[in-house]
Amino acid sequence: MNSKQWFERAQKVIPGGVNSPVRAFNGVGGTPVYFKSGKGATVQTEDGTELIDFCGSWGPLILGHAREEIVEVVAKTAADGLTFGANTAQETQFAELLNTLVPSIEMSRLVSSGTEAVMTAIRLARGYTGRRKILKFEGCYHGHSDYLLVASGSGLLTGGISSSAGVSPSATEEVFVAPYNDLAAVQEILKANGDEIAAVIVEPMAGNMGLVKPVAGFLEGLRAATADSGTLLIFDEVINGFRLGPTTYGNLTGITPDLTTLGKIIGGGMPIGALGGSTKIMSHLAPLGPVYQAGTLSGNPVAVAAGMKTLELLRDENPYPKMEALGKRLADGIHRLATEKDLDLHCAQYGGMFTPFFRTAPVHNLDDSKACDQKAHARYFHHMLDAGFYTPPSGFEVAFVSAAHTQADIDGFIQAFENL
Ligand code: KE4
Repeated sequence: MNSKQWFERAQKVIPGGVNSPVRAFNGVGGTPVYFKSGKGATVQTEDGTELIDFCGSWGPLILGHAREEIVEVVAKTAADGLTFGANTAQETQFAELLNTLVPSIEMSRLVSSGTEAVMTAIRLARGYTGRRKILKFEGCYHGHSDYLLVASGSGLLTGGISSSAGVSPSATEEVFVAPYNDLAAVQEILKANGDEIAAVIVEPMAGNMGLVKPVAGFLEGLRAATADSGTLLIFDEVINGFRLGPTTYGNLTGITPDLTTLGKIIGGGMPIGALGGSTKIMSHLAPLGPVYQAGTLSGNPVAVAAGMKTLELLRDENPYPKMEALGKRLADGIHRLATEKDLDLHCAQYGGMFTPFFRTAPVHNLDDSKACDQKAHARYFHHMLDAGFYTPPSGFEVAFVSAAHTQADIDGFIQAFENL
């Protein structure tokens, strides 16, 4: 059977035929590609084709598909038991490694997804501060907890409105939504409501409206404004964590959040999430403190083993300069072609993260990203797919150059792009 046949069959037994909506290709049209296997930067599909993968399972696969050392440690750990629901030595060693690699983390709690990590961090912030309200940014995605499925409401100082059916208005009314990179809006909201706001949550380097970088002073301003109002600052680093260095983006910039949420890379491809912060705050979590949180597979030995090995390889091999160089080569190649062919596009890039935006003007927030030509992005996606390159099937996602990609992969990408 091929992808088309599998998708027809899947739609009979799985809503939309997918286990996560973005995989349905609604952002780019066409039939989702069914992956069969992967190795390094390459995947094989159910259509008998081979693709160079720049999506990397939305972030976890910074070391590429089926990295030998990770597969080996997963197999070995699984052979000794898949899960215990009890303490293990390895989960303590993993928490100690996180402390070493991320100085702002004195204590961490493992969960099984980024959504769980963020949901817990928000509940912890509310429990620690005794406040209810939250501030998030348009275009930042923090998983599918009810109160984070929120779009901006009628005005800056009104609560958000739900962006999903089934979410009670009471959950989103307590959430303010500001434009990303708009520090003045944050200061205005905090000035009017600061003593009611438990936390401001932000993707420090946004990846869910395409790659959108923080403008100079934005993150520093968030840190100062939240400190003044006694509001906790949460850096959601589910994408950023260990993506740009063997640590968090917050640590790289020297801006210290009160809580950090992690996922994706720290599990090496296995289901995981984590939140971390000072002992003072984290000790409010059960069983020590009054903020409840729990999980059957939290700290799962197989996920911990895969994550531990991934972080050790990243620390020891330090592939970041290579990923930055290849990312820059790719973006420079796109910009050269855009100039030569007078194309209305630019490529946002930072480290191994990149997004071609189909407009020349810079993209600083969700409105800018929405103003890009999504039809052109869909054409780009399918053109590159036909040429053997898999990128995220949405203009509002970020693509990744992994440690497994080579210069030849990048040059092939540019060559294919040339015929767009
Ligand atoms: P998960 O629950 O999907 O593990 O993590 C939620 C999450 C939290 N925070 C950030 C910054 C995230 O990007 C995510 C999830 N990312 C999306 C894609 N950008 C996952 C892909 C999907 O939803 O299928």
